[in-house]
Amino acid sequence: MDDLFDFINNGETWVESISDDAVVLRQFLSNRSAELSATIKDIEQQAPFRHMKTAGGFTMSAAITGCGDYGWISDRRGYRYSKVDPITEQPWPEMPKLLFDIGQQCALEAGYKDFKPDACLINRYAPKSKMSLHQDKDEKDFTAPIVSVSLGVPATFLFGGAQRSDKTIKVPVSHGDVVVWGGESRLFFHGVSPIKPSYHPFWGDNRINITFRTAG
Ligand code: MD6
Ligand code: FE
Repeated sequence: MDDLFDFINNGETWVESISDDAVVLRQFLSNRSAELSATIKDIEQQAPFRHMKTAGGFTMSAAITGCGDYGWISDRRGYRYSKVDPITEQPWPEMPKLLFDIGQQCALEAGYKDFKPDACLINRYAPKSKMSLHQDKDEKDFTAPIVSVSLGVPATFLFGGAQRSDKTIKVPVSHGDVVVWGGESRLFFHGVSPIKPSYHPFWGDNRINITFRTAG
């Protein structure tokens, strides 16, 4: 089924600019579901998806896991990166070469040379899950971009400016699209609107988002 879906895309990819130094690489990863799902299954066996708490006491609706030297965590003490998974009390799973290479290649396509992601967050959104407007500012190196891969059901990615109050644009992201932001837009506010119930032939009713960062 996934082969059929991906075949319709016929290998067509294109690049859209959405803001200062921010692009969407359309359909870049639409043919990679089988290998990516096997890789994610392997990671979640070592570091399960979990719903983290925020400092304000809310539970995040997206389920999160990760791999690489650093994992992003949130709890009553706030957001930060940790070398240890607080659930297993072990280091996060190593970042598979497949993921590292995908992160690096997507950055290169967007004009960022030598991107070396050391943190890979994997978010799973069930229908109605969302991600509130936020900045990714816990990383040490803001010269490195953020690479954000969308798989499964479509979503609306909200992309704003340097201030929370700046106007946001709605960027539809569908299976295989990759958003890359850096440079001028590296600290821009962004989020994800509640996922509308829909169905993807490979991923069912889930949206998966994989983000690559240089955290340490
Ligand atoms: C997305 N995710 O799911 C965007 N940022 O399309 C994020 O912006 C994000 O999922 C920081 C931490 C976790 C995330
Ligand atoms: Fe983010």
